[in-house]
Amino acid sequence: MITLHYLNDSRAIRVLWMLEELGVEYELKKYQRTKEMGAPKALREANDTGKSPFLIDGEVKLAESGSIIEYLQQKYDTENQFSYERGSSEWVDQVFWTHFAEASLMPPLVVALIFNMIDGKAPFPVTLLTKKIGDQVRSRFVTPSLKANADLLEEALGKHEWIAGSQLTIADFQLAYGAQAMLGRGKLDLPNLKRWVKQVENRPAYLRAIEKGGKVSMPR
Ligand SMILES: N[C@@H](CCC(=O)N[C@@H](CS)C(=O)NCC(=O)O)C(=O)O
Repeated sequence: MITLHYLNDSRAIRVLWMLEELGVEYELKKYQRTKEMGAPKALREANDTGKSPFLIDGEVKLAESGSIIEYLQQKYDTENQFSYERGSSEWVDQVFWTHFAEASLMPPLVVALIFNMIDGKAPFPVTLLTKKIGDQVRSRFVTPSLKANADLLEEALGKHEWIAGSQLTIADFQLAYGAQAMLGRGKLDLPNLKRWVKQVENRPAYLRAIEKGGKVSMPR
């Protein structure tokens, strides 16, 4: 039996959505973020990383959304419904986008979030300094990285229905959370990304995932 340790408003939605698309049986163990937006003690104690998503499947214990999604695809998607044929050019794109999600898309979003939190919390006059550092980080790293990521996504989604081609794949599962966070910032005009996110959010499996896990609010 699969058990998913699921933190609200988190990347774990990627895995929950995939489990619903696969139609496999699973148990959902839900956790609520603390006031400081971190993992509660129960989740920190439930696994070595203290993070969500975390998946248990018999003897297998796995953290990292990317590895969980790949594991589920290899083990439960026996008809390759959510993966292109290994070695095809679409499969190469699928591999690229699956890794792009955590390695390139998330870092500037997380850095922006951290500095926004610091801006709001630091006491005066420390806030004058943190704001100055935050502005530098935003203008030198966050804004250009988000723009470069947005351009890549817009180009790919302008060419085909899903990120790697005409087929929904694990790359779409892995990308959706970051894409929603990017759109939630509302700072870039991204028509293709908007169309694709709407397509994700209208899928019956995604709607079931939200019903079971709760609506996902995007951090700014
Ligand atoms: N790279 C990991 C990131 C896991 C992660 O940072 N999860 C966040 C939720 S989005 C978490 O558990 N945060 C709670 C905490 O750090 O206390 C993945 O893709 O699974």
